[in-house]
Amino acid sequence: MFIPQNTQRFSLMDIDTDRQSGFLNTLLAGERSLASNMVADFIREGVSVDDIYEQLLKSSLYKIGVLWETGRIGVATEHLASAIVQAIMNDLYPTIAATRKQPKTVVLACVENEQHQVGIKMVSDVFELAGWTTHFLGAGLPTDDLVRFMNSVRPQVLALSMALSFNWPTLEKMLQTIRRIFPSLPILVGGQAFGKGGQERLLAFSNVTYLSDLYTLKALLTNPASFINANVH
Ligand code: B12
Repeated sequence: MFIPQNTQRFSLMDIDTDRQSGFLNTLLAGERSLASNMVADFIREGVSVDDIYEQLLKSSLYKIGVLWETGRIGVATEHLASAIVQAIMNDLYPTIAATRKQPKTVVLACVENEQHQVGIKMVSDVFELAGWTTHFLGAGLPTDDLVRFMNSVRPQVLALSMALSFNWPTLEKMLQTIRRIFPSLPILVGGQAFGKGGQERLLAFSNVTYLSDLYTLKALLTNPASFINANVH
Protein backbone atom coordinates (compact mmCIF):
# COMPACT_ATOMS: atom_id res chain seq x y z
CA MET A 1 0.00 0.00 0.00
CA PHE A 2 1.30 3.48 -0.84
CA ILE A 3 1.11 6.00 1.97
CA PRO A 4 2.29 9.53 1.13
CA GLN A 5 4.94 10.62 3.64
CA ASN A 6 4.92 14.18 4.92
CA THR A 7 2.89 15.50 2.01
CA GLN A 8 -0.04 16.46 4.19
CA ARG A 9 1.15 18.04 7.40
CA PHE A 10 -1.49 17.69 10.09
CA SER A 11 0.20 20.18 12.37
CA LEU A 12 -2.13 22.78 13.87
CA MET A 13 0.59 25.22 14.89
CA ASP A 14 4.34 25.60 14.93
CA ILE A 15 6.22 25.88 18.21
CA ASP A 16 8.77 28.66 17.83
CA THR A 17 12.49 27.88 17.97
CA ASP A 18 13.14 30.00 21.10
CA ARG A 19 10.66 27.96 23.09
CA GLN A 20 12.06 24.74 21.60
CA SER A 21 15.58 25.70 22.75
CA GLY A 22 14.24 26.74 26.14
CA PHE A 23 12.66 23.32 26.55
CA LEU A 24 15.83 21.52 25.41
CA ASN A 25 17.90 23.47 27.96
CA THR A 26 15.42 22.56 30.68
CA LEU A 27 15.80 18.87 29.81
CA LEU A 28 19.60 19.16 29.74
CA ALA A 29 19.48 20.77 33.18
CA GLY A 30 17.28 17.90 34.42
CA GLU A 31 14.56 20.31 35.58
CA ARG A 32 11.59 18.00 35.56
CA SER A 33 8.98 20.31 37.08
CA LEU A 34 9.96 23.25 34.87
CA ALA A 35 9.75 21.02 31.78
CA SER A 36 6.30 19.75 32.89
CA ASN A 37 5.09 23.32 33.44
CA MET A 38 6.27 24.34 29.97
CA VAL A 39 4.29 21.50 28.42
CA ALA A 40 1.24 22.35 30.55
CA ASP A 41 1.46 25.93 29.20
CA PHE A 42 1.46 24.63 25.61
CA ILE A 43 -1.63 22.51 26.34
CA ARG A 44 -3.40 25.55 27.87
CA GLU A 45 -2.53 27.55 24.74
CA GLY A 46 -4.26 24.91 22.63
CA VAL A 47 -1.16 23.29 21.11
CA SER A 48 -2.09 19.72 20.14
CA VAL A 49 -0.48 16.68 21.74
CA ASP A 50 1.00 15.56 18.42
CA ASP A 51 2.57 18.99 17.83
CA ILE A 52 4.06 18.87 21.34
CA TYR A 53 5.37 15.35 20.69
CA GLU A 54 6.84 16.13 17.26
CA GLN A 55 8.11 19.65 17.69
CA LEU A 56 9.11 19.68 21.35
CA LEU A 57 9.75 16.20 22.75
CA LYS A 58 11.02 14.38 19.63
CA SER A 59 13.03 17.32 18.34
CA SER A 60 14.69 17.75 21.76
CA LEU A 61 15.54 14.04 22.00
CA TYR A 62 17.02 14.04 18.49
CA LYS A 63 19.22 17.01 19.46
CA ILE A 64 20.16 15.23 22.68
CA GLY A 65 21.15 12.21 20.54
CA VAL A 66 23.57 14.39 18.56
CA LEU A 67 25.03 15.92 21.73
CA TRP A 68 25.48 12.43 23.17
CA GLU A 69 26.96 10.95 19.97
CA THR A 70 29.48 13.80 19.76
CA GLY A 71 30.49 13.49 23.41
CA ARG A 72 29.16 16.89 24.48
CA ILE A 73 26.87 15.37 27.09
CA GLY A 74 27.23 12.15 29.07
CA VAL A 75 24.96 9.15 29.14
CA ALA A 76 23.51 10.22 32.51
CA THR A 77 22.23 13.51 31.05
CA GLU A 78 20.67 11.63 28.13
CA HIS A 79 19.03 9.10 30.51
CA LEU A 80 17.65 11.92 32.68
CA ALA A 81 16.25 13.78 29.67
CA SER A 82 14.53 10.72 28.23
CA ALA A 83 13.14 9.84 31.69
CA ILE A 84 11.69 13.37 32.01
CA VAL A 85 10.14 13.12 28.53
CA GLN A 86 8.50 9.81 29.43
CA ALA A 87 7.23 11.24 32.72
CA ILE A 88 5.72 14.23 30.88
CA MET A 89 3.99 11.87 28.45
CA ASN A 90 2.51 9.99 31.40
CA ASP A 91 1.34 13.33 32.87
CA LEU A 92 -0.53 14.02 29.62
CA TYR A 93 -2.42 10.74 29.75
CA PRO A 94 -5.64 12.16 31.28
CA THR A 95 -5.84 14.63 28.35
CA ILE A 96 -5.25 11.82 25.87
CA ALA A 97 -7.55 9.21 27.40
CA ALA A 98 -10.57 11.51 27.56
CA THR A 99 -11.42 10.74 23.93
CA ARG A 100 -14.57 8.72 23.21
CA LYS A 101 -13.72 5.12 22.23
CA GLN A 102 -14.34 3.36 18.92
CA PRO A 103 -14.48 -0.46 18.80
CA LYS A 104 -10.93 -0.75 17.44
CA THR A 105 -7.86 -2.17 19.10
CA VAL A 106 -4.16 -1.75 18.35
CA VAL A 107 -1.22 -3.60 19.90
CA LEU A 108 2.06 -1.67 19.95
CA ALA A 109 5.57 -2.92 20.70
CA CYS A 110 9.23 -2.50 19.92
CA VAL A 111 11.05 -4.96 17.70
CA GLU A 112 12.77 -7.54 19.90
CA ASN A 113 16.15 -6.26 21.25
CA GLU A 114 15.08 -2.69 20.68
CA GLN A 115 15.11 -0.51 23.81
CA HIS A 116 13.97 2.75 22.19
CA GLN A 117 10.32 2.96 23.23
CA VAL A 118 9.49 6.67 23.36
CA GLY A 119 8.47 6.86 19.67
CA ILE A 120 6.08 3.90 19.84
CA LYS A 121 4.55 5.31 23.05
CA MET A 122 3.84 8.50 21.09
CA VAL A 123 2.25 6.37 18.37
CA SER A 124 0.11 4.67 21.03
CA ASP A 125 -1.10 8.05 22.29
CA VAL A 126 -2.05 9.19 18.77
CA PHE A 127 -4.14 6.01 18.36
CA GLU A 128 -5.70 6.68 21.77
CA LEU A 129 -6.53 10.27 20.76
CA ALA A 130 -8.25 8.85 17.67
CA GLY A 131 -10.45 6.79 19.98
CA TRP A 132 -8.72 3.40 19.69
CA THR A 133 -8.19 0.95 22.54
CA THR A 134 -4.42 0.69 22.82
CA HIS A 135 -2.21 -2.02 24.29
CA PHE A 136 1.27 -0.51 24.55
CA LEU A 137 3.70 -3.32 25.34
CA GLY A 138 6.92 -1.28 25.02
CA ALA A 139 10.41 -2.75 24.76
CA GLY A 140 11.90 -6.12 25.56
CA LEU A 141 9.01 -8.38 24.58
CA PRO A 142 9.83 -11.76 23.00
CA THR A 143 7.84 -12.45 19.80
CA ASP A 144 6.17 -15.57 21.27
CA ASP A 145 4.73 -13.48 24.09
CA LEU A 146 3.63 -10.79 21.66
CA VAL A 147 1.80 -13.38 19.55
CA ARG A 148 0.19 -14.94 22.62
CA PHE A 149 -1.03 -11.52 23.71
CA MET A 150 -2.34 -10.71 20.23
CA ASN A 151 -4.26 -13.96 20.22
CA SER A 152 -5.98 -12.87 23.42
CA VAL A 153 -6.97 -9.33 22.34
CA ARG A 154 -7.41 -9.89 18.55
CA PRO A 155 -6.27 -6.40 17.44
CA GLN A 156 -7.28 -4.70 14.17
CA VAL A 157 -3.71 -3.38 13.80
CA LEU A 158 -0.20 -4.18 15.06
CA ALA A 159 2.33 -1.33 15.29
CA LEU A 160 6.07 -2.05 15.60
CA SER A 161 8.98 0.31 16.16
CA MET A 162 12.64 -0.06 15.21
CA ALA A 163 15.36 2.57 15.75
CA LEU A 164 18.48 0.49 15.11
CA SER A 165 19.34 -0.66 11.60
CA PHE A 166 21.05 -3.82 12.86
CA ASN A 167 17.64 -5.03 14.05
CA TRP A 168 16.40 -5.54 10.46
CA PRO A 169 16.92 -9.36 10.56
CA THR A 170 15.05 -9.50 13.86
CA LEU A 171 12.15 -7.52 12.39
CA GLU A 172 12.02 -9.84 9.36
CA LYS A 173 11.95 -12.88 11.63
CA MET A 174 9.17 -11.34 13.71
CA LEU A 175 7.12 -10.50 10.62
CA GLN A 176 7.49 -14.06 9.31
CA THR A 177 6.24 -15.48 12.62
CA ILE A 178 3.38 -12.99 12.92
CA ARG A 179 2.31 -13.53 9.29
CA ARG A 180 2.03 -17.30 9.85
CA ILE A 181 -0.51 -16.70 12.61
CA PHE A 182 -2.17 -13.49 11.39
CA PRO A 183 -2.01 -13.75 7.58
CA SER A 184 -3.72 -10.47 6.74
CA LEU A 185 -3.47 -8.32 9.86
CA PRO A 186 -2.45 -4.75 8.93
CA ILE A 187 0.98 -4.01 10.40
CA LEU A 188 2.37 -0.48 10.71
CA VAL A 189 6.10 -0.01 11.20
CA GLY A 190 8.15 3.08 11.96
CA GLY A 191 11.28 4.36 13.65
CA GLN A 192 14.63 5.80 12.66
CA ALA A 193 16.00 2.58 11.17
CA PHE A 194 13.61 2.93 8.21
CA GLY A 195 14.95 6.38 7.35
CA LYS A 196 18.37 4.82 6.77
CA GLY A 197 17.35 2.63 3.83
CA GLY A 198 16.15 -0.94 3.51
CA GLN A 199 12.44 -0.14 3.18
CA GLU A 200 12.31 -2.39 0.10
CA ARG A 201 12.81 -5.34 2.48
CA LEU A 202 9.21 -4.77 3.61
CA LEU A 203 7.93 -5.65 0.14
CA ALA A 204 8.44 -9.32 1.02
CA PHE A 205 5.48 -8.99 3.42
CA SER A 206 1.89 -8.16 2.55
CA ASN A 207 0.03 -5.34 4.28
CA VAL A 208 3.05 -3.95 6.14
CA THR A 209 3.20 -0.16 5.92
CA TYR A 210 5.97 2.20 6.96
CA LEU A 211 4.99 5.61 8.36
CA SER A 212 7.56 8.28 9.11
CA ASP A 213 5.91 10.30 11.88
CA LEU A 214 2.83 11.15 13.93
CA TYR A 215 1.41 13.47 11.28
CA THR A 216 1.27 10.73 8.63
CA LEU A 217 -0.25 8.40 11.23
CA LYS A 218 -2.87 10.98 12.19
CA ALA A 219 -3.75 11.44 8.51
CA LEU A 220 -4.12 7.66 8.11
CA LEU A 221 -6.33 7.39 11.19
CA THR A 222 -8.80 9.91 9.80
CA ASN A 223 -9.73 7.14 7.33
CA PRO A 224 -8.87 3.83 9.00
CA ALA A 225 -10.96 1.88 6.49
CA SER A 226 -8.25 2.68 3.94
CA PHE A 227 -5.85 0.28 5.65
CA ILE A 228 -8.00 -2.01 7.76
CA ASN A 229 -9.29 -5.04 5.98
CA ALA A 230 -12.85 -5.73 7.18
CA ASN A 231 -12.10 -9.47 7.56
CA VAL A 232 -8.76 -9.31 9.25
CA HIS A 233 -8.75 -12.67 11.01
C1 B12 B 1 16.96 7.92 24.64
C2 B12 B 1 17.87 7.10 23.74
C3 B12 B 1 18.28 5.85 24.20
C4 B12 B 1 17.74 5.22 25.46
C5 B12 B 1 16.30 4.68 25.16
C6 B12 B 1 15.40 4.83 26.38
C7 B12 B 1 13.96 4.47 26.10
N1 B12 B 1 13.30 3.99 27.14
O1 B12 B 1 13.42 4.60 25.01
C8 B12 B 1 18.79 4.09 25.74
C9 B12 B 1 19.82 4.60 26.74
C10 B12 B 1 18.23 2.77 26.24
C11 B12 B 1 19.47 3.96 24.38
C12 B12 B 1 20.27 2.91 24.05
C13 B12 B 1 20.97 2.79 22.85
N2 B12 B 1 21.02 3.70 21.87
CO1 B12 B 1 19.87 5.26 21.83
N3 B12 B 1 19.09 6.93 21.73
C14 B12 B 1 18.28 7.61 22.48
C15 B12 B 1 17.92 8.97 21.86
C16 B12 B 1 18.75 10.06 22.54
C17 B12 B 1 16.46 9.34 21.92
C18 B12 B 1 15.51 8.24 21.37
C19 B12 B 1 14.12 8.81 21.29
O2 B12 B 1 13.32 8.61 22.18
N4 B12 B 1 13.83 9.61 20.25
C20 B12 B 1 12.56 10.34 20.12
C21 B12 B 1 11.48 9.46 19.46
C22 B12 B 1 10.13 10.15 19.61
O3 B12 B 1 11.81 9.39 18.08
P1 B12 B 1 11.58 8.08 17.19
O4 B12 B 1 11.90 6.87 17.96
O5 B12 B 1 12.27 8.32 15.91
O6 B12 B 1 10.00 8.05 16.95
C23 B12 B 1 9.35 8.91 16.04
C24 B12 B 1 9.26 8.36 14.62
O7 B12 B 1 10.38 7.60 14.24
C25 B12 B 1 7.97 7.60 14.60
N5 B12 B 1 7.94 6.19 14.98
C26 B12 B 1 8.75 5.47 15.76
N6 B12 B 1 8.32 4.21 15.86
C27 B12 B 1 7.19 4.12 15.13
C28 B12 B 1 6.32 3.06 14.89
C29 B12 B 1 5.20 3.26 14.07
C30 B12 B 1 4.26 2.12 13.83
C31 B12 B 1 4.95 4.54 13.52
C32 B12 B 1 3.74 4.78 12.71
C33 B12 B 1 5.84 5.62 13.75
C34 B12 B 1 6.94 5.39 14.56
O8 B12 B 1 7.14 8.26 15.54
C35 B12 B 1 7.90 9.00 16.50
C36 B12 B 1 7.36 10.43 16.44
O9 B12 B 1 7.59 11.00 15.17
C37 B12 B 1 18.33 8.71 20.37
C38 B12 B 1 18.59 9.97 19.56
C39 B12 B 1 17.55 10.06 18.45
N7 B12 B 1 17.93 10.59 17.32
O10 B12 B 1 16.40 9.63 18.61
C40 B12 B 1 19.48 7.73 20.52
C41 B12 B 1 19.78 6.73 19.37
C42 B12 B 1 18.49 6.23 18.74
N8 B12 B 1 20.47 5.64 20.05
C43 B12 B 1 21.44 5.18 19.36
C44 B12 B 1 22.27 4.12 19.78
C45 B12 B 1 23.49 3.81 18.89
C46 B12 B 1 22.01 3.39 20.97
C47 B12 B 1 22.80 2.20 21.52
C48 B12 B 1 23.25 1.17 20.48
C49 B12 B 1 23.98 2.80 22.31
C50 B12 B 1 24.94 1.76 22.90
N9 B12 B 1 26.11 1.73 22.34
O11 B12 B 1 24.57 1.04 23.78
C51 B12 B 1 21.81 1.60 22.54
C52 B12 B 1 20.96 0.48 21.91
C53 B12 B 1 19.97 -0.14 22.88
C54 B12 B 1 19.00 -1.06 22.20
N10 B12 B 1 19.27 -2.35 22.09
O12 B12 B 1 17.97 -0.62 21.71
C55 B12 B 1 21.60 5.89 18.02
C56 B12 B 1 21.05 5.01 16.87
C57 B12 B 1 21.85 5.15 15.59
C58 B12 B 1 21.29 4.20 14.55
N11 B12 B 1 20.15 4.50 13.97
O13 B12 B 1 21.84 3.17 14.30
C59 B12 B 1 20.85 7.21 18.29
C60 B12 B 1 20.21 7.84 17.04
C61 B12 B 1 21.82 8.22 18.95
C62 B12 B 1 22.89 8.67 18.00
N12 B12 B 1 22.77 9.86 17.46
O14 B12 B 1 23.85 8.00 17.75
N13 B12 B 1 19.19 5.01 23.60
